[in-house]
Amino acid sequence: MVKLRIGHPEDPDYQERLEEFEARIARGEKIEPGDWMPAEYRRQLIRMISQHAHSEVVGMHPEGAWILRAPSFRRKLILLAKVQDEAGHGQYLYHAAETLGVTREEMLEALLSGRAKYSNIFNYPTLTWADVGIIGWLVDGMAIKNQTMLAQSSYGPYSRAMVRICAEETFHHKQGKEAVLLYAKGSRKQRQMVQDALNRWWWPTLMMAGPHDTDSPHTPLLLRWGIKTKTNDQIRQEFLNEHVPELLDAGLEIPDPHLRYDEKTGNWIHGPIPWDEFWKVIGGEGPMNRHRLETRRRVHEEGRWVREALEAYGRRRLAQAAD
Ligand code: FAQ
Repeated sequence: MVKLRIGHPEDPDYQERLEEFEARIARGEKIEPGDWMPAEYRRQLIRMISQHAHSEVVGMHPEGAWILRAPSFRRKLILLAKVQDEAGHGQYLYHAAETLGVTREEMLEALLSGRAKYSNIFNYPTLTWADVGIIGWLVDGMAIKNQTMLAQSSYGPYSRAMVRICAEETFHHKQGKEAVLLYAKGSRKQRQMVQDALNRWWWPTLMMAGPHDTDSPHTPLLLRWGIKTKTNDQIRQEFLNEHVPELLDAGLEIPDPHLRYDEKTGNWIHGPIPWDEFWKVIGGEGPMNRHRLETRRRVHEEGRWVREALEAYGRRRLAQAAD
């Protein structure tokens, strides 16, 4: 573990070091684990990266529920690979957070006790196979917009994890789009299924980008320190501008009566987002929050023997190496 160099506002050299730190960020340099950093920079990164890791891990559940029910062998293989990728993304992200001196056990305890947040989007049920397609196209579509921005993040380990994750998410996005377009051109029943899935996932997906900039307490500092390089509303706008025309071309109806195209700016403008629902869901009161946490606690217990076996194996290898 690299020794951390954390600055606090009461330190005598804090101001001087903060100026150097901010100048490095302004020059586009990456901050690496052993570099001096303000305590608040570290705290914000641990908050964001661990929430992100938890989202990847909890995010395996809604789609994982369809692995045994995939409509063909090809779809099953694709879905298995996707869900496995999400587990890998969780691993990269927990590792990135560990470089800031927080342990895996602390992060998992925060998730399993219900203290930690994870993305609102994974607290909704996947009722039909069409939901799996919509998650791939839209949820991964929003995730890619956000993560391409985070690949520019000032913190080296986070930004590098994002580069790799985005490459894999691009495949997730493509397979989701392919699955949705197939159903959108399919039988009346398939078209209804995919429209119903879009109706249920549309608003939660727009909420994924986070509250409007005017209601986002963390954005100003995250932008100042280059942790985020775009605001929540900018990411949401990029998502809309790419996906609205494609969904309409597919013959799908977007469940927003106020949605309109603004000729002047070239932007698609959405109607009011049901933010009450968002705050409820991220406060633990969404349709699937309890179920998701119960499942995570159960699988954590069921996996205990694997962790113990790995630890025992590691100890034996160390002992053998020391002989
Ligand atoms: N869900 O001041 P802001 C994926 C919270 S990965 C839950 O705007 P910030 C891959 C926020 O934490 C999806 N909570 O916060 C996949 C804060 O609460 P706190 C996850 C949310 O940090 C696909 C409060 O509201 N991606 O999908 C959400 O500036 C398919 C105030 O918010 C990431 O985590 C939300 N959507 O901006 C896997 C990316 N939004 O902490 C499987 C990394 C906000 O003070 C299948 N994170 N909150 O208690 C970020 O980019 C940012 O943290 C934002 C929020 C943009 C999520």
